[in-house]
Amino acid sequence: MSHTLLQQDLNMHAADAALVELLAKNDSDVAELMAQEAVRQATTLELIASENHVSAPVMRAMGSWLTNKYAEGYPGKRYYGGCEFHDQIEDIARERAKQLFNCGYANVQPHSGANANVAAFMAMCAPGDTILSLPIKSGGHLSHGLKPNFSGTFYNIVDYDLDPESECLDYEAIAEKARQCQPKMIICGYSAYSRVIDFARFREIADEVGAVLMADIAHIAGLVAAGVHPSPFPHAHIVTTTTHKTLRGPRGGLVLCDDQDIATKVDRKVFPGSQGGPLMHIIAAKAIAFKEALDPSFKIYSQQVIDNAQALAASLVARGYRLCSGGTDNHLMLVDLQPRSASLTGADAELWLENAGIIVNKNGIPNDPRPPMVTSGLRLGTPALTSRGMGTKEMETVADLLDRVMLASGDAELTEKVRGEVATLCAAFPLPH
Ligand code: DSN
Repeated sequence: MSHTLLQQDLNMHAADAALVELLAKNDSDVAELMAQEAVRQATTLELIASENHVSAPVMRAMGSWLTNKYAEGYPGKRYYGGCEFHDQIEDIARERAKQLFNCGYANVQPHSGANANVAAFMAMCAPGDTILSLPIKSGGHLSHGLKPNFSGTFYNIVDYDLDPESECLDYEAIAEKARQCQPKMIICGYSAYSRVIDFARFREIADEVGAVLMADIAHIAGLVAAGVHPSPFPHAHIVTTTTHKTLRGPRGGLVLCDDQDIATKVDRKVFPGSQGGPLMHIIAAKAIAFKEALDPSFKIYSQQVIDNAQALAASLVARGYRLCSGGTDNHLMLVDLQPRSASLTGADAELWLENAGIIVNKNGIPNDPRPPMVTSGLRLGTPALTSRGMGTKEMETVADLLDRVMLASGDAELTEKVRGEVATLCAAFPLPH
């Protein structure tokens, strides 16, 4: 695939096209697959709630010469020479993260959100301690206590659950569970929960039982940074996040807090506790993304993410789908497919939609009668489509496309027709760079 084709037809950044061209000369196998992935991203509708499209500066920093350096330790206290500029970059990233989330401390080294959670668990708990969290089947995250994960292996996990009627957090029930199990730590923050989290109420519960409150804001970090979702500060003792979802930065993690003692523990548990050398190219990209998120335009983007989610949600409800919890306050929604078609599964919908150029993930709904690899639901999110410049008008079109594909049960003619409509829509909203 030629780089001019990628640039002209896909609006690909010249540097990305040049990379493919360079690679094509010495590794055509990988170059061809990377080019195909560029085409896939440019010509499909990305509705996975945890994905986004980064800016060209963030993209470039990730693929830069900063990857060549070992910088174990922290600014001013490294185990390697030659870290002068890396110290300054990491300091900038830390300062911008603090400013963005209005807190006193940031560790920007975690390689991922799961790694940030390893450090947070190690900083706040000892192996065997009781941790109260929402299980993955109800919208939590695997690193919050799933048995095969480190969290479920080394800690005593007690579950709380959503209210079965409202499918929302039931703070009274969580408080009662906390009184019964006397946890060392309570976790709030989720992967598939579409409602506002009352961090102040969680802190009251934690205080009543003498527990630490941990907020994992991986999904909503961008909304929090933009001020369109309440902040976990000053309520949570420790906050973890990824940097690549609504925050629209490089793939990575972050730990935040206000308390100096906790900060000292977190630094030790990230390095040397659970990681070696930091990924300095990613830390530079984080710094760049944080600056973008501090710009007033990011608030406009984040509000549009929510407006788009609400528009998509309303359009789906109008077509007979049910939204878990009845709607959305953030960037995502959990769609119960059963009211539209009793035989429709999340797995079938995911496959048929992908064939039509619409990328989603199947997701269990609360008390889903079907197994996790089948499910009765889809999780849909609007951060990536909003980054392409789509608005509420396009969400009505997207709902129509989704519905037609799902009702046609994979019909080849309909799939081909929708694929064409998706391509036209994508061409009108090229990927940002
Ligand atoms: N796997 C991510 C998600 O899709 O929500 C969470 O880490």
